[in-house]
Amino acid sequence: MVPKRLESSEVPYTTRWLSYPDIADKLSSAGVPPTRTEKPFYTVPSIIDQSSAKSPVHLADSLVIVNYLEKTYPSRTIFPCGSRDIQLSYNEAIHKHVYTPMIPMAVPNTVRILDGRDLEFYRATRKDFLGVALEDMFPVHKQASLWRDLQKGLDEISALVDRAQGQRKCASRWLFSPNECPSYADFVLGSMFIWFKMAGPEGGWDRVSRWHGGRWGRLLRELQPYSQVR
Ligand SMILES: N[C@@H](CCC(=O)N[C@@H](CS)C(=O)NCC(=O)O)C(=O)O
Repeated sequence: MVPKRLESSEVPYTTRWLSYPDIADKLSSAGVPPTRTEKPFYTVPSIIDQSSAKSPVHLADSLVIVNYLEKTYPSRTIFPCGSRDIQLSYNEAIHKHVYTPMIPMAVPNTVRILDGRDLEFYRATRKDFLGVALEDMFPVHKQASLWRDLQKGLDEISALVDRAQGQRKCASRWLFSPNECPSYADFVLGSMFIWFKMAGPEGGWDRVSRWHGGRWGRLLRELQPYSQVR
């Protein structure tokens, strides 16, 4: 979501990708603050803004970064029509009803897309960080109930989208945006779906993308033009 907000700010930027085991060293030596109070302390995304007339700005945590970009580069906001508060309330609902049930499904399956040092670091750090071993998160006997939790969560979000769309004065193709550009909550939900598509259980995204009349699959297709990262 941060790259999307950067694109819309029209400020030149470059992206550096970090491997899991390098995140802490690289960010701490660059002067980026930690986002967690226990190990692993450092997270991406983070930004260093060197364009400010004063000293460079170092930030981590996606919402902190978005708030900074909104304030510093207010053109083409992702909180359109003064919708910041409502977008943040959608964000909370999305975290509660989508991110939370996705965690036990995607975290253990992430090992499928990692290799080498990343895989080694990931396996070594998750149990202490999450308090549950990877193999105990999505075992066969829990899968049906975890799928049901995710479906129920998306029932809630689908109802929320219906209400949001019902309150709009103008038609918009986006789930949460009242105008022609996607908004913060569209990007938050889209980012979660991209995570689930890449790191979720095999074939999982095919299933989710068709739920609720295919509106989740449509969201990712509509966000495609906004997904390039420089
Ligand atoms: N609250 C943070 C969470 C970011 C986060 O969890 N990032 C993950 C990658 S998507 C990370 O850097 N993980 C490093 C680790 O767990 O070792 C945000 O919104 O930016």
